[in-house]
This record gives sequence, structure tokens and C-alpha cells, in this order.
Amino acid sequence: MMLSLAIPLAGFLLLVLPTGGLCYGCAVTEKERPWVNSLLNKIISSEDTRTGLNPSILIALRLAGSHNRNVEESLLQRLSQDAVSHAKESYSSGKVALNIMAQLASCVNPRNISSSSSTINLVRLLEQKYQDELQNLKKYQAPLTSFYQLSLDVLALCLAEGKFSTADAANLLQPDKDMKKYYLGQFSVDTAAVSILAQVCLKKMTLTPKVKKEIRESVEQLVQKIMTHSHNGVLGNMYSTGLAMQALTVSGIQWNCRESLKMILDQIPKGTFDLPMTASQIIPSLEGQTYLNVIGLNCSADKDDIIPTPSPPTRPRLIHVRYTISAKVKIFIKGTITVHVPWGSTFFDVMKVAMEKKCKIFRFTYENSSWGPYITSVQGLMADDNQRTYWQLLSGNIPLDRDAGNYIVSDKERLEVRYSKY
Ligand code: B12
Repeated sequence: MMLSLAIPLAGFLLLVLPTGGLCYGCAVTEKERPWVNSLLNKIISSEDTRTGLNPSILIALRLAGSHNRNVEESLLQRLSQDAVSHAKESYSSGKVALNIMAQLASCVNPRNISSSSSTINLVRLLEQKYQDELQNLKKYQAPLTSFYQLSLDVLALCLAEGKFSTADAANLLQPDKDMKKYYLGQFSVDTAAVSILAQVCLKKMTLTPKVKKEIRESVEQLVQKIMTHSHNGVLGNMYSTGLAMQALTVSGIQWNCRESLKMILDQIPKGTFDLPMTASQIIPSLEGQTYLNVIGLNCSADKDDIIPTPSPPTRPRLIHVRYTISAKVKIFIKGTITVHVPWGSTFFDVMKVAMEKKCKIFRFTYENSSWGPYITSVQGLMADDNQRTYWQLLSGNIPLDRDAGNYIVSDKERLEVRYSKY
């Protein structure tokens, strides 16, 4: 089905018949498949996949065309064990939602997850956590987490056929006047993409004509906004392109999918998607799949055809970079230092060297996550979700598109961590 877009969108999205690659979605060709397999290999050989608890990775592995059953099964078991032990108390709503999708993609009923003689109904838990989000939104005009997670919640509840009001969900995800719901400092293509996926899923449920119309209009608006953030196949930035491709595919519009796919394939040899978490968010699109396909997979038909191989190490040489810390939101903090680090060092390495040199000024704390280290405090000043503050990473005054641990610095670069509002 195709949406009729009333407003003309960015150049290549116009409703032209499919010549020269305009299509509803796409997947790698057989010739391009080795690139997907190289990413799958990175994922299944990584420590995060072998010992960690990342549902996005399992979803990607399940939606892929090639499989390693051992790795998938052991990750599924760990996720189930952790969900049974900790989901009620310590999972955010979005984390429960991702876990439900990972279970569905593994052909497991998320209402009955069992491990070590305990069981949990993840769908009921999400119904509750989603209600908590709605209550918070009503009381404080902000969700407990973010609209990204609210979109994941609606998507998972829809896929797992949970109990929730579809009319309220449609209303919740409808863009407000300034699209504030979809801003995290700047317009979040990732949030818009997951919201579109959720709303397209809702369209398959029983809805009144009014709600159907609302959904159609919201999806159109969000698609249009995503397209205004597209350039040479990049939708938002490289790390939102995978989710945005899924969203555009299910939205039913014609767009230049091959251009985005080609852009991603060009980035794979440069190591842009080497981190398993980043790979997990683009693999479904490379396979021509979307999160809506986690239901109805034929798990017993999987081949066991990917064998893990370890990746090669990197090399040394000295470079120097300038590193600044600053805060203007709450209190005034300023500090600048020039540090020498080996070639191939990361932003995070620079922060560590600065801390070793002048601990009082450059001390910082972080938490490890699937995206890499998340900077939680600098000079004792903590990022605070309740206040919507965070430590923003910048280079030459431009916000980084990746974590400190995976951003390789260049000679004479000017780095900054800035206490900011989102
Ligand atoms: C919401 C969000 C934020 C919020 C998080 C706070 C909140 N209350 O939700 C804010 C605005 C603070 C934020 C900050 C940053 N973010 Co952000 N964020 C997201 C977003 C849209 C959703 C994450 C989510 O809720 N996932 C679902 C839940 C269930 O999973 P979760 O694991 O519990 O999610 C947590 C982590 O993702 C963490 N987090 C969010 N962003 C980042 C970034 C990094 C580097 C790390 C380590 C952790 C982290 O916060 C989430 C909530 O607690 C993702 C989009 C995506 N595609 O995933 C981008 C995304 C993860 N963020 C990204 C980036 C680049 C950043 C920043 C580095 C931006 C900057 N220049 O400063 C900073 C982090 C700086 C630091 N201190 O280390 C990139 C990461 C790309 C990459 N290759 O690493 C993404 C993919 C967006 C994009 N397309 O560029 N982010």
C-alpha cells in the first residue's frame, strides 16, 4: 500500500515510478552479501554478544539471512535468565519492549519466559511499565524515559498483542505542533523511525476510521521530516539510517533505498559499524527486514552457517589534541589541556590521559553500555535524566555521532565535553 503525500518532499522522494532504484525497500544482492556476513561475524565473535545482554543484537541475528545457532541460543538463554531475575525491578519500559521483540524473533512466547524454575510474563510487565510512563507523562508532561522508548513500547505491545488502547497510543505518538516529542536537543530521526514502525504496526489492528486517519497523517509528517534530514542516502546520521530505512520501507512510500543501502555498504570496510550495537541496528535493513517481521519467523528452518573468526589488531604513532571541558547550564566549569596520545587513540583515551595529568579538573566517571562508555560526570558534575542534562561530546564544536570509546581522534583535533540540555 502506498501513502499519497500531499506535500512535495525532498527531491528523491517524489512519487515517481520506480526507475533507477526508487523502490519501497531493498536488500543486499548476493554479490553484496559478504559485507553483511562480515558484520554478522563481528557480532558473533564479540565479547558483548558472547557474554552480554543485548536484545537488539539478538533481534538483528534473528532477522539475518545467515545464523550461528549456538551464539543465538546462548544469548537468548542469558536474556531470559536476566529478565526473570531483574526485569520487574530494574528494566526500563523500552528495555522490556526490546526483550519481548528478541523473544518473539526467537519463536518464544514472551508471556511465558522461564529460566531456573522461575517464569515471567514480559507482556504483562510491559503493559504495567507503559502505564507508568503514561502516568508520568500526564503528571509531568514528560515520559519516565523518552519518546524513543515509548515508541518501542507501543511497537512491542502491538507485535505481542498486549492490552492497551490503540487510540491512546496513536494519539501519544502523533507529532505535536513543534514535534517536541521527537527532539533530543535536535530532531531525532531514530525516534521518528521507531514511532513510524509502531504506528504502521497499529494500522494492522482494529481501528476506528478517525484513528486510522490520524495514524496516516502522523506517519506522513514523520516521513517528511526524516526526508528533510536526508543527504546522499544518509537518513539523519549514519547510525539512524538503518532504523530510518525500516521506517520508510513500512511507511509504503517510494524512496531511493539503494542509495542508503550503498552508503552503508561503503561504510562497512571503514569500520563505521564495527561495534556490535551499531551493526545490530543496520543489519535488518541490509537484509530487507524490519522489526515488524520479528513475528512469524520460521526458526526451525534456520541454517547454521556462520562461524566466528577473531578480528585483527591496530598500530601506534603520537599525535596531539586539545581537550576542553565546559558547563554553562548549572554551574560554570571550564578547563583546557593539550595531550599527546598514540595514533588510533579514542576520545575516551584522551579523557583518561587528561585525567591522569590533572585529575582535579578533568576527572570523569562513565558507565559501560552496548554503545560503549556513557559519560556520566565530569569534575563531579553528574548528568541527570530528571533535569534532562547530559555530557555532550563535540569535535570542533560539532556534536559527535558516536560514543567516546569508538571515536578515533585525529592530529590537532579540538575535542570538548559540554554539559548540555536535551
Ligand atoms: C535517547 C537517546 C539519548 C539520550 C539518553 C538519555 C535518556 N533519558 O534517554 C541523550 C540525549 C542524553 C543521548 C546522549 C547521547 N547520545 Co544518544 N541516543 C538516544 C536514542 C535516541 C535512544 C536510546 C534508547 O532509549 N534506547 C532504548 C533503551 C531501552 O536502550 P538502553 O540501552 O537502555 O538506552 C540507553 C543508552 O542508549 C544510553 N545512550 C543514549 N545515547 C547514548 C550514546 C552513547 C555513546 C552511549 C554510550 C549511551 C547512550 O541512554 C539510553 C537511555 O538510558 C539513541 C538512538 C538509537 N538508535 O538507539 C541515540 C544514540 C544511541 N545516541 C547517540 C549519540 C552519538 C549520543 C551522544 C554521544 C551525542 C553527543 N554528541 O554527545 C550522547 C552521549 C554522550 C555521553 N555522555 O557519553 C548515537 C550513538 C551512535 C554510536 N555509534 O555510538 C545514537 C544511535 C543516535 C544517532 N543516530 O546518532 N542520547
